[in-house]
Amino acid sequence: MSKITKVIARQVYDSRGNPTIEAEVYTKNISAKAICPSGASTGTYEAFEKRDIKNKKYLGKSVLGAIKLVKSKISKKLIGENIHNQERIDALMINLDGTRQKKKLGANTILAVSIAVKKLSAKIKKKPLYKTFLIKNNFKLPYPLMNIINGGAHANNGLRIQEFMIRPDRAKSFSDAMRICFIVIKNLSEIIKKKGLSTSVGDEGGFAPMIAKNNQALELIVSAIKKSGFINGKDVSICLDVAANELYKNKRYSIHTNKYISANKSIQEYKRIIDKYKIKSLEDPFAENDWKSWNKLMRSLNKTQIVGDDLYVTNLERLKKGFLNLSSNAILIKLNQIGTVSETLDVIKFAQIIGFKTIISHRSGDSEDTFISDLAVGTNSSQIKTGSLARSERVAKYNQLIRIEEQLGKKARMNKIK
Ligand code: 2PG
Ligand code: MG
Repeated sequence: MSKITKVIARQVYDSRGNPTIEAEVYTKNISAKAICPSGASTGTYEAFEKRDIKNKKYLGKSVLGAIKLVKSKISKKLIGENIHNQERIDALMINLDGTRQKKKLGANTILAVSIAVKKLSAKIKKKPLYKTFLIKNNFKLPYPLMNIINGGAHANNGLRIQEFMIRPDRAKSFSDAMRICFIVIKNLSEIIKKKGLSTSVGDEGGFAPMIAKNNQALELIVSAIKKSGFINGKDVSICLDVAANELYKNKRYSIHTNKYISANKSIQEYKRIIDKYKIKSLEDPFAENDWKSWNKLMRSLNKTQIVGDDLYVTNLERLKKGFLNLSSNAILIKLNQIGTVSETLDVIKFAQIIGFKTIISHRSGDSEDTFISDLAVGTNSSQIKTGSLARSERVAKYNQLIRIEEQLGKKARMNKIK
Protein backbone atom coordinates (compact mmCIF):
# COMPACT_ATOMS: atom_id res chain seq x y z
CA MET A 1 0.00 0.00 0.00
CA SER A 2 1.27 3.47 -0.89
CA LYS A 3 0.21 6.09 1.62
CA ILE A 4 -0.24 9.77 0.92
CA THR A 5 2.48 11.68 2.78
CA LYS A 6 1.90 15.24 1.62
CA VAL A 7 -0.68 17.32 -0.26
CA ILE A 8 0.18 20.82 -1.41
CA ALA A 9 -1.12 23.35 -3.91
CA ARG A 10 0.07 26.45 -5.70
CA GLN A 11 -1.45 29.26 -7.71
CA VAL A 12 -0.65 28.99 -11.42
CA TYR A 13 -2.35 30.60 -14.46
CA ASP A 14 -4.79 29.28 -17.05
CA SER A 15 -4.96 29.94 -20.80
CA ARG A 16 -6.98 33.13 -20.29
CA GLY A 17 -4.34 34.37 -17.90
CA ASN A 18 -6.51 33.87 -14.83
CA PRO A 19 -5.16 32.36 -11.61
CA THR A 20 -6.02 28.73 -11.06
CA ILE A 21 -5.07 25.95 -8.69
CA GLU A 22 -2.44 23.28 -9.20
CA ALA A 23 -2.38 20.52 -6.57
CA GLU A 24 0.52 18.17 -5.95
CA VAL A 25 0.11 14.92 -4.06
CA TYR A 26 3.02 12.91 -2.64
CA THR A 27 3.69 9.42 -1.41
CA LYS A 28 7.12 8.75 0.11
CA ASN A 29 9.33 9.67 -2.82
CA ILE A 30 7.08 10.33 -5.75
CA SER A 31 4.47 12.95 -6.62
CA ALA A 32 1.95 13.93 -9.30
CA LYS A 33 0.24 17.22 -10.03
CA ALA A 34 -2.95 18.47 -11.67
CA ILE A 35 -4.32 21.84 -12.77
CA CYS A 36 -8.02 22.72 -12.59
CA PRO A 37 -9.61 24.38 -15.67
CA SER A 38 -12.29 27.09 -15.61
CA GLY A 39 -15.35 27.86 -17.77
CA ALA A 40 -16.79 31.13 -19.13
CA SER A 41 -20.27 29.98 -20.11
CA THR A 42 -21.13 28.13 -16.93
CA GLY A 43 -24.34 26.40 -15.83
CA THR A 44 -26.11 27.48 -12.63
CA TYR A 45 -26.00 23.93 -11.33
CA GLU A 46 -22.24 23.49 -11.72
CA ALA A 47 -20.24 22.82 -8.60
CA PHE A 48 -18.81 25.94 -7.01
CA GLU A 49 -15.53 27.49 -8.12
CA LYS A 50 -13.76 29.06 -5.14
CA ARG A 51 -11.99 32.38 -5.71
CA ASP A 52 -10.89 35.14 -3.35
CA ILE A 53 -13.54 37.59 -4.50
CA LYS A 54 -12.47 40.16 -1.94
CA ASN A 55 -8.78 40.14 -2.85
CA LYS A 56 -8.44 43.27 -4.98
CA LYS A 57 -4.75 42.57 -5.68
CA TYR A 58 -5.88 39.86 -8.09
CA LEU A 59 -9.16 41.54 -9.14
CA GLY A 60 -11.03 38.97 -7.04
CA LYS A 61 -9.76 36.08 -9.15
CA SER A 62 -7.00 34.54 -7.04
CA VAL A 63 -7.33 31.07 -5.50
CA LEU A 64 -5.12 31.61 -2.46
CA GLY A 65 -7.94 30.67 -0.07
CA ALA A 66 -8.39 27.37 -1.90
CA ILE A 67 -4.67 26.70 -1.63
CA LYS A 68 -4.74 27.32 2.09
CA LEU A 69 -7.54 24.76 2.40
CA VAL A 70 -5.49 22.14 0.54
CA LYS A 71 -2.51 22.73 2.78
CA SER A 72 -4.58 22.60 5.97
CA LYS A 73 -7.91 20.75 6.06
CA ILE A 74 -7.54 18.56 2.96
CA SER A 75 -3.97 17.49 3.59
CA LYS A 76 -4.82 16.68 7.22
CA LYS A 77 -7.68 14.47 6.06
CA LEU A 78 -5.75 12.67 3.30
CA ILE A 79 -2.33 12.02 4.82
CA GLY A 80 -2.02 8.29 5.53
CA GLU A 81 -4.73 7.31 3.01
CA ASN A 82 -4.06 4.64 0.39
CA ILE A 83 -3.33 6.48 -2.88
CA HIS A 84 -5.04 3.71 -4.89
CA ASN A 85 -8.36 4.15 -3.12
CA GLN A 86 -9.71 6.95 -5.30
CA GLU A 87 -13.33 6.52 -4.28
CA ARG A 88 -12.56 6.73 -0.58
CA ILE A 89 -10.32 9.77 -1.05
CA ASP A 90 -12.96 11.56 -3.11
CA ALA A 91 -15.66 10.66 -0.57
CA LEU A 92 -13.49 12.03 2.26
CA MET A 93 -13.21 15.36 0.44
CA ILE A 94 -16.91 15.42 -0.47
CA ASN A 95 -17.82 14.82 3.18
CA LEU A 96 -15.29 17.32 4.44
CA ASP A 97 -17.01 19.90 2.27
CA GLY A 98 -20.51 18.71 3.17
CA THR A 99 -22.48 20.93 0.75
CA ARG A 100 -24.30 19.98 -2.45
CA GLN A 101 -22.28 22.21 -4.73
CA LYS A 102 -18.95 21.96 -2.89
CA LYS A 103 -19.34 25.52 -1.68
CA LYS A 104 -17.10 25.26 1.36
CA LEU A 105 -13.92 23.90 -0.15
CA GLY A 106 -14.67 24.67 -3.81
CA ALA A 107 -14.91 22.13 -6.61
CA ASN A 108 -11.71 23.53 -8.12
CA THR A 109 -9.86 22.84 -4.86
CA ILE A 110 -11.19 19.30 -4.56
CA LEU A 111 -10.81 18.42 -8.24
CA ALA A 112 -7.15 19.45 -8.49
CA VAL A 113 -6.38 17.07 -5.61
CA SER A 114 -8.65 14.32 -6.95
CA ILE A 115 -6.95 14.32 -10.38
CA ALA A 116 -3.47 14.47 -8.85
CA VAL A 117 -4.37 11.39 -6.75
CA LYS A 118 -5.53 9.53 -9.84
CA LYS A 119 -2.34 10.41 -11.73
CA LEU A 120 -0.10 9.43 -8.85
CA SER A 121 -1.84 6.09 -8.41
CA ALA A 122 -1.23 5.27 -12.11
CA LYS A 123 2.37 6.43 -11.83
CA ILE A 124 3.03 4.18 -8.85
CA LYS A 125 1.40 1.23 -10.61
CA LYS A 126 3.63 2.08 -13.60
CA LYS A 127 0.54 2.01 -15.81
CA PRO A 128 -0.33 4.46 -18.55
CA LEU A 129 -3.07 6.70 -17.12
CA TYR A 130 -5.66 5.70 -19.75
CA LYS A 131 -5.44 2.09 -18.56
CA THR A 132 -6.61 2.97 -15.05
CA PHE A 133 -10.22 4.03 -15.72
CA LEU A 134 -13.22 1.91 -16.74
CA ILE A 135 -11.88 0.11 -19.81
CA LYS A 136 -9.37 -2.68 -19.40
CA ASN A 137 -8.76 -3.66 -23.03
CA ASN A 138 -9.97 -2.93 -26.60
CA PHE A 139 -9.21 0.74 -26.15
CA LYS A 140 -10.77 3.12 -28.64
CA LEU A 141 -9.73 6.59 -29.66
CA PRO A 142 -12.36 9.37 -29.57
CA TYR A 143 -13.35 11.45 -32.57
CA PRO A 144 -12.18 15.03 -32.12
CA LEU A 145 -14.78 17.79 -32.13
CA MET A 146 -12.62 20.71 -33.20
CA ASN A 147 -13.98 24.14 -32.49
CA ILE A 148 -12.72 26.04 -35.52
CA ILE A 149 -14.81 29.21 -35.33
CA ASN A 150 -15.32 30.77 -31.90
CA GLY A 151 -18.25 32.99 -30.97
CA GLY A 152 -20.50 33.66 -27.98
CA ALA A 153 -18.70 34.10 -24.67
CA HIS A 154 -15.41 32.87 -26.17
CA ALA A 155 -14.87 35.71 -28.65
CA ASN A 156 -15.96 39.31 -29.12
CA ASN A 157 -17.15 39.09 -32.71
CA GLY A 158 -20.90 39.14 -32.08
CA LEU A 159 -21.54 35.57 -33.30
CA ARG A 160 -24.49 34.21 -31.32
CA ILE A 161 -23.53 30.53 -31.44
CA GLN A 162 -20.52 29.83 -29.22
CA GLU A 163 -18.79 26.97 -31.04
CA PHE A 164 -18.66 25.95 -34.70
CA MET A 165 -16.93 22.58 -34.76
CA ILE A 166 -15.88 19.96 -37.28
CA ARG A 167 -15.78 16.19 -36.75
CA PRO A 168 -13.87 14.00 -39.23
CA ASP A 169 -16.49 11.23 -39.39
CA ARG A 170 -14.71 8.95 -41.82
CA ALA A 171 -11.27 9.10 -40.22
CA LYS A 172 -9.80 5.63 -39.95
CA SER A 173 -7.40 6.47 -37.13
CA PHE A 174 -6.81 9.30 -34.71
CA SER A 175 -3.79 10.54 -36.68
CA ASP A 176 -5.94 10.52 -39.79
CA ALA A 177 -8.61 12.49 -37.91
CA MET A 178 -5.96 15.06 -37.00
CA ARG A 179 -4.73 15.29 -40.59
CA ILE A 180 -8.25 15.89 -41.91
CA CYS A 181 -8.92 18.64 -39.34
CA PHE A 182 -5.51 20.17 -40.04
CA ILE A 183 -6.28 20.47 -43.76
CA VAL A 184 -9.74 21.96 -43.22
CA ILE A 185 -8.34 24.48 -40.72
CA LYS A 186 -5.56 25.56 -43.09
CA ASN A 187 -8.05 26.03 -45.91
CA LEU A 188 -10.42 27.89 -43.61
CA SER A 189 -7.57 30.22 -42.71
CA GLU A 190 -6.95 30.96 -46.42
CA ILE A 191 -10.65 31.59 -47.08
CA ILE A 192 -10.96 33.94 -44.10
CA LYS A 193 -7.81 35.83 -45.18
CA LYS A 194 -9.08 36.22 -48.74
CA LYS A 195 -12.26 37.80 -47.44
CA GLY A 196 -10.14 40.41 -45.72
CA LEU A 197 -11.15 39.13 -42.28
CA SER A 198 -8.89 38.47 -39.31
CA THR A 199 -7.48 35.01 -38.64
CA SER A 200 -6.80 35.77 -34.98
CA VAL A 201 -8.18 33.14 -32.63
CA GLY A 202 -10.62 33.03 -29.71
CA ASP A 203 -10.35 31.37 -26.30
CA GLU A 204 -10.49 27.83 -27.67
CA GLY A 205 -8.14 28.37 -30.61
CA GLY A 206 -10.80 28.64 -33.31
CA PHE A 207 -10.80 31.65 -35.61
CA ALA A 208 -12.80 34.62 -34.37
CA PRO A 209 -13.41 36.74 -37.49
CA MET A 210 -15.62 39.80 -37.14
CA ILE A 211 -18.78 38.25 -38.53
CA ALA A 212 -22.06 38.33 -36.66
CA LYS A 213 -24.26 35.84 -38.50
CA ASN A 214 -24.30 32.10 -37.89
CA ASN A 215 -24.92 31.51 -41.60
CA GLN A 216 -21.71 33.35 -42.52
CA ALA A 217 -19.67 31.15 -40.18
CA LEU A 218 -21.38 28.02 -41.51
CA GLU A 219 -20.76 29.04 -45.13
CA LEU A 220 -17.07 29.63 -44.39
CA ILE A 221 -16.76 26.13 -42.93
CA VAL A 222 -18.68 24.50 -45.80
CA SER A 223 -16.29 26.20 -48.27
CA ALA A 224 -13.24 25.06 -46.28
CA ILE A 225 -14.47 21.45 -46.22
CA LYS A 226 -15.10 21.59 -49.97
CA LYS A 227 -11.78 23.26 -50.75
CA SER A 228 -10.06 20.48 -48.78
CA GLY A 229 -11.60 17.88 -51.08
CA PHE A 230 -13.96 16.47 -48.45
CA ILE A 231 -17.72 16.04 -48.51
CA ASN A 232 -19.63 17.96 -45.85
CA GLY A 233 -21.86 15.65 -43.80
CA LYS A 234 -19.96 12.56 -44.92
CA ASP A 235 -16.17 12.91 -44.55
CA VAL A 236 -16.42 15.86 -42.22
CA SER A 237 -19.49 17.00 -40.30
CA ILE A 238 -20.30 20.34 -38.75
CA CYS A 239 -21.23 20.26 -35.06
CA LEU A 240 -22.43 23.20 -32.95
CA ASP A 241 -22.47 24.30 -29.33
CA VAL A 242 -25.13 26.99 -29.03
CA ALA A 243 -24.56 27.50 -25.27
CA ALA A 244 -28.17 28.72 -25.17
CA ASN A 245 -28.07 29.64 -21.47
CA GLU A 246 -26.28 32.76 -22.64
CA LEU A 247 -28.98 33.56 -25.24
CA TYR A 248 -32.09 33.12 -23.09
CA LYS A 249 -34.44 35.79 -21.74
CA ASN A 250 -38.13 35.53 -20.71
CA LYS A 251 -38.61 32.12 -22.36
CA ARG A 252 -37.16 33.41 -25.63
CA TYR A 253 -33.85 32.91 -27.40
CA SER A 254 -31.56 35.09 -29.49
CA ILE A 255 -29.85 32.23 -31.31
CA HIS A 256 -29.80 33.85 -34.72
CA THR A 257 -29.53 37.60 -34.33
CA ASN A 258 -29.88 39.73 -31.21
CA LYS A 259 -33.66 39.53 -31.68
CA TYR A 260 -35.34 37.14 -29.24
CA ILE A 261 -37.62 34.46 -30.73
CA SER A 262 -39.80 31.74 -29.17
CA ALA A 263 -38.54 28.21 -28.45
CA ASN A 264 -40.75 26.87 -31.25
CA LYS A 265 -39.26 29.31 -33.74
CA SER A 266 -35.80 28.33 -32.48
CA ILE A 267 -36.63 24.68 -33.20
CA GLN A 268 -37.60 25.64 -36.75
CA GLU A 269 -34.34 27.53 -37.15
CA TYR A 270 -32.33 24.55 -35.81
CA LYS A 271 -34.08 22.22 -38.22
CA ARG A 272 -33.37 24.58 -41.09
CA ILE A 273 -29.63 24.81 -40.41
CA ILE A 274 -29.35 21.08 -39.61
CA ASP A 275 -30.82 20.29 -43.04
CA LYS A 276 -28.99 22.95 -44.97
CA TYR A 277 -25.54 22.46 -43.45
CA LYS A 278 -25.86 18.75 -42.60
CA ILE A 279 -25.15 19.40 -38.95
CA LYS A 280 -24.62 16.20 -37.00
CA SER A 281 -24.40 17.38 -33.40
CA LEU A 282 -26.09 20.17 -31.48
CA GLU A 283 -25.04 21.04 -27.93
CA ASP A 284 -27.09 23.09 -25.45
CA PRO A 285 -29.76 24.22 -27.94
CA PHE A 286 -31.89 25.42 -25.00
CA ALA A 287 -31.39 26.80 -21.51
CA GLU A 288 -30.69 24.60 -18.50
CA ASN A 289 -34.27 24.64 -17.12
CA ASP A 290 -36.19 24.57 -20.36
CA TRP A 291 -36.78 20.79 -20.26
CA LYS A 292 -39.90 21.10 -22.41
CA SER A 293 -38.06 22.56 -25.40
CA TRP A 294 -35.26 19.97 -25.14
CA ASN A 295 -37.88 17.25 -25.31
CA LYS A 296 -39.70 18.86 -28.23
CA LEU A 297 -36.51 19.12 -30.24
CA MET A 298 -35.50 15.53 -29.46
CA ARG A 299 -38.89 14.28 -30.64
CA SER A 300 -38.68 16.26 -33.86
CA LEU A 301 -35.25 15.03 -34.95
CA ASN A 302 -34.03 11.50 -35.39
CA LYS A 303 -30.46 11.45 -36.54
CA THR A 304 -28.85 14.42 -34.84
CA GLN A 305 -26.70 14.04 -31.75
CA ILE A 306 -28.23 16.31 -29.08
CA VAL A 307 -25.74 17.06 -26.32
CA GLY A 308 -26.48 18.27 -22.80
CA ASP A 309 -23.74 20.36 -21.22
CA ASP A 310 -25.09 23.14 -18.98
CA LEU A 311 -28.26 21.03 -18.83
CA TYR A 312 -26.57 18.16 -16.97
CA VAL A 313 -23.41 19.76 -15.55
CA THR A 314 -21.94 16.23 -15.25
CA ASN A 315 -24.41 15.62 -12.42
CA LEU A 316 -26.03 12.20 -12.03
CA GLU A 317 -29.34 13.53 -10.71
CA ARG A 318 -29.73 15.93 -13.61
CA LEU A 319 -28.73 13.26 -16.10
CA LYS A 320 -31.41 10.92 -14.71
CA LYS A 321 -33.99 13.67 -15.03
CA GLY A 322 -32.89 14.34 -18.61
CA PHE A 323 -33.09 10.67 -19.47
CA LEU A 324 -36.65 10.35 -18.14
CA ASN A 325 -37.62 13.55 -19.95
CA LEU A 326 -36.08 12.36 -23.25
CA SER A 327 -34.00 15.51 -23.41
CA SER A 328 -30.92 14.42 -25.35
CA ASN A 329 -28.92 11.43 -26.53
CA ALA A 330 -25.46 12.56 -25.47
CA ILE A 331 -23.77 14.23 -22.53
CA LEU A 332 -20.78 16.52 -22.31
CA ILE A 333 -18.44 15.54 -19.49
CA LYS A 334 -16.50 18.22 -17.61
CA LEU A 335 -14.75 17.16 -14.43
CA ASN A 336 -14.91 20.57 -12.80
CA GLN A 337 -18.68 20.79 -13.20
CA ILE A 338 -18.97 18.10 -10.53
CA GLY A 339 -15.61 18.21 -8.77
CA THR A 340 -14.17 14.69 -8.36
CA VAL A 341 -12.86 11.92 -10.60
CA SER A 342 -15.12 9.31 -8.93
CA GLU A 343 -18.34 11.26 -9.45
CA THR A 344 -17.35 11.94 -13.06
CA LEU A 345 -16.82 8.22 -13.68
CA ASP A 346 -20.22 7.44 -12.11
CA VAL A 347 -21.89 9.84 -14.54
CA ILE A 348 -20.03 8.36 -17.53
CA LYS A 349 -20.96 4.82 -16.48
CA PHE A 350 -24.63 5.69 -16.11
CA ALA A 351 -24.70 7.66 -19.37
CA GLN A 352 -23.28 4.71 -21.27
CA ILE A 353 -25.72 2.27 -19.67
CA ILE A 354 -28.67 4.35 -20.91
CA GLY A 355 -27.12 4.51 -24.38
CA PHE A 356 -25.92 8.12 -24.31
CA LYS A 357 -22.75 9.07 -26.12
CA THR A 358 -20.18 10.54 -23.74
CA ILE A 359 -18.09 13.47 -24.94
CA ILE A 360 -15.15 14.45 -22.76
CA SER A 361 -14.56 18.21 -22.75
CA HIS A 362 -12.00 20.87 -21.92
CA ARG A 363 -13.03 24.25 -20.47
CA SER A 364 -12.54 27.56 -22.25
CA GLY A 365 -9.98 28.48 -19.58
CA ASP A 366 -7.64 25.47 -19.64
CA SER A 367 -4.00 24.50 -19.16
CA GLU A 368 -1.22 22.18 -20.27
CA ASP A 369 -2.81 19.39 -18.23
CA THR A 370 -3.80 16.53 -20.57
CA PHE A 371 -5.77 14.37 -18.11
CA ILE A 372 -8.95 14.50 -20.23
CA SER A 373 -7.23 12.79 -23.18
CA ASP A 374 -6.50 9.71 -21.08
CA LEU A 375 -9.97 9.91 -19.55
CA ALA A 376 -11.57 9.85 -23.02
CA VAL A 377 -9.74 6.67 -24.04
CA GLY A 378 -10.06 5.02 -20.63
CA THR A 379 -13.84 5.44 -20.59
CA ASN A 380 -14.53 4.50 -24.19
CA SER A 381 -15.96 7.95 -24.83
CA SER A 382 -16.90 8.38 -28.44
CA GLN A 383 -15.75 11.99 -28.78
CA ILE A 384 -13.48 14.58 -27.24
CA LYS A 385 -14.01 18.32 -27.50
CA THR A 386 -10.85 20.25 -26.86
CA GLY A 387 -10.66 23.25 -29.14
CA SER A 388 -8.84 23.83 -32.38
CA LEU A 389 -5.31 23.19 -33.62
CA ALA A 390 -4.07 26.39 -32.03
CA ARG A 391 -3.12 27.39 -28.48
CA SER A 392 -0.88 24.84 -26.77
CA GLU A 393 -3.36 24.06 -23.99
CA ARG A 394 -5.71 22.66 -26.69
CA VAL A 395 -3.09 21.06 -28.94
CA ALA A 396 -1.46 19.35 -25.93
CA LYS A 397 -4.59 17.23 -25.47
CA TYR A 398 -4.64 16.14 -29.11
CA ASN A 399 -0.91 15.38 -28.96
CA GLN A 400 -1.47 13.15 -25.92
CA LEU A 401 -4.07 11.20 -27.91
CA ILE A 402 -1.54 10.76 -30.72
CA ARG A 403 0.88 9.27 -28.16
CA ILE A 404 -1.81 6.94 -26.81
CA GLU A 405 -2.64 5.79 -30.32
CA GLU A 406 1.04 5.09 -30.94
CA GLN A 407 1.29 3.09 -27.69
CA LEU A 408 -1.73 1.00 -28.65
CA GLY A 409 -0.12 0.28 -32.00
CA LYS A 410 -2.02 -2.18 -34.16
CA LYS A 411 -4.66 -2.59 -31.48
CA ALA A 412 -5.75 1.05 -31.76
CA ARG A 413 -9.29 1.54 -33.08
CA MET A 414 -11.52 4.55 -33.52
CA ASN A 415 -14.68 4.75 -31.44
CA LYS A 416 -18.20 4.81 -32.87
CA ILE A 417 -20.14 7.98 -33.53
CA LYS A 418 -23.30 6.40 -34.92
C1 2PG B 1 -18.73 24.64 -23.34
C2 2PG B 1 -17.37 24.96 -22.79
C3 2PG B 1 -16.22 24.30 -23.44
P1 2PG B 1 -16.92 26.87 -21.11
O1 2PG B 1 -19.67 25.43 -23.22
O2 2PG B 1 -18.95 23.53 -23.82
O3 2PG B 1 -16.13 24.49 -24.81
O4 2PG B 1 -17.17 26.33 -22.61
O5 2PG B 1 -15.74 26.16 -20.57
O6 2PG B 1 -16.73 28.36 -21.28
O7 2PG B 1 -18.17 26.56 -20.35
MG1 MG C 1 -21.12 23.76 -23.98
